[in-house]
Amino acid sequence: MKTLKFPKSFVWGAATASHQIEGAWQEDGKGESNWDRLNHTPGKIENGDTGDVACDHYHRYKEDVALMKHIGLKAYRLSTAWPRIIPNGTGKVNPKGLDFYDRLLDELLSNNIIPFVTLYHWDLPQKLEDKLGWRNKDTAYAYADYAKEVVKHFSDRVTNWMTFNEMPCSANLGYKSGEHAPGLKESNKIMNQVVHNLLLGHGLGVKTIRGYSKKKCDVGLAHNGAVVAPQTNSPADIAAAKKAWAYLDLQNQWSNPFWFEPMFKGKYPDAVLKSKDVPSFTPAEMKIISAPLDFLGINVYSAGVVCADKNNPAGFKKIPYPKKHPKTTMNWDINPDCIYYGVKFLAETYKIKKFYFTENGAAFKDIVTKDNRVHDKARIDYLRNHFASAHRLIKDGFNLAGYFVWSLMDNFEWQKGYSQRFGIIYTDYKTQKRILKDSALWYKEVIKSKEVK
Ligand code: IFM
Repeated sequence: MKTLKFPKSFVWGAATASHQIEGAWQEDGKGESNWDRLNHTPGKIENGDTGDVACDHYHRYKEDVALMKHIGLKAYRLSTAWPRIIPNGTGKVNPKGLDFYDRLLDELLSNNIIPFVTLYHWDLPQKLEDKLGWRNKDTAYAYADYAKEVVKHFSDRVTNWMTFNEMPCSANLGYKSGEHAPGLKESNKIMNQVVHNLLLGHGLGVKTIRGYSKKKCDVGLAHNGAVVAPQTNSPADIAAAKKAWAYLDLQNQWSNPFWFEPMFKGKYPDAVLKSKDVPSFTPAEMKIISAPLDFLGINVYSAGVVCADKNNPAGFKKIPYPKKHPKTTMNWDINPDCIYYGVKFLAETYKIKKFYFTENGAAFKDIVTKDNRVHDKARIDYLRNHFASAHRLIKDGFNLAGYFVWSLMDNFEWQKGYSQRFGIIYTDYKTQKRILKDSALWYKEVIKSKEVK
């Protein structure tokens, strides 16, 4: 690969989320979250793992920020835990919860690392889950009250906000397949309401951030749309991939139009509006949901592949990956085109000012070798190829402002517990020792030189 030069202003970062790294699940007044509840339900998480301690970042944040500084990160994407800040979901604020993020943000800023803060990365106060969680519209308003407290307190230091992380996961994995908290399998009608309530929470979040921020700030969200790449570079396959990307399956809330049409056009697709499972909403709510954003964050790891198909009225055919196609240990097929097409179709369809990759990375079987290092060549190759795809976007004139590698460190991978290692920093869960993997050292060079070789 020839050397690829990135713009000077490009934001190189790494990302984590509260429940996946903090631990201290009952410390300093934190309330129980939906994930604490799921973790403690036998049989739900691989190996019976829990997020009780995770990476113990709550106590080791200084060491972790020092490692970020060592890598040269320009920015760090973190999430605040709602149950740490408002333990019962509504009502009394926990000052010690705010204190933790005060300490963390101050540490980041004194090391010249820009915080990008996500207000909701899946840890809902259990008290709200007990009141139907995201099936209940009240949760969206409770979220707005929580957002207000966070923004009032931290917006002197935080100017990059994300309302939600991956709403499609909260809906589909939480309330349909039941793999994620709260572990339910709801009807299509309820699912559409969950989608709407999350979208409403997002819209209210945007309004709250803009209303209460003490400084001029950028507001967006981290979203994981369904990503589709063409089988070949032929115009017919590219057009087919775009059709597949915009395809609406009324029984499948991963379909992009469920999310993007309300968010960017203020309207559910006609087919949803005409269906028997149409959610309950008001025109005023649709206006809130479609408030303009400053950026869209995309979390992407792989893509479905399609080719043109004249015999299918939808115009495309899904192409399965060959059996031996390279995969990560998550069993996700590796396809760097996910980066390019993840932005291209969105940018062509909706007016979006700016993009970030708010997550991209890979889980592999990492081992610590005798030299006390982790030689994760596969991860370096993965990142190099995905950065190259991002470079192609910039070259083609798309406004891509930055890239957050998932993840800063190995952490609690939800229902898969600690079995998946996504970090560029290795976490030894027994000793909580961190080791910079080769990928972290490689990333350090990329950031320093602004070049991918
Ligand atoms: O670990 C998750 C993260 O919390 C959300 N996006 C995908 C990652 C890998 O599964």
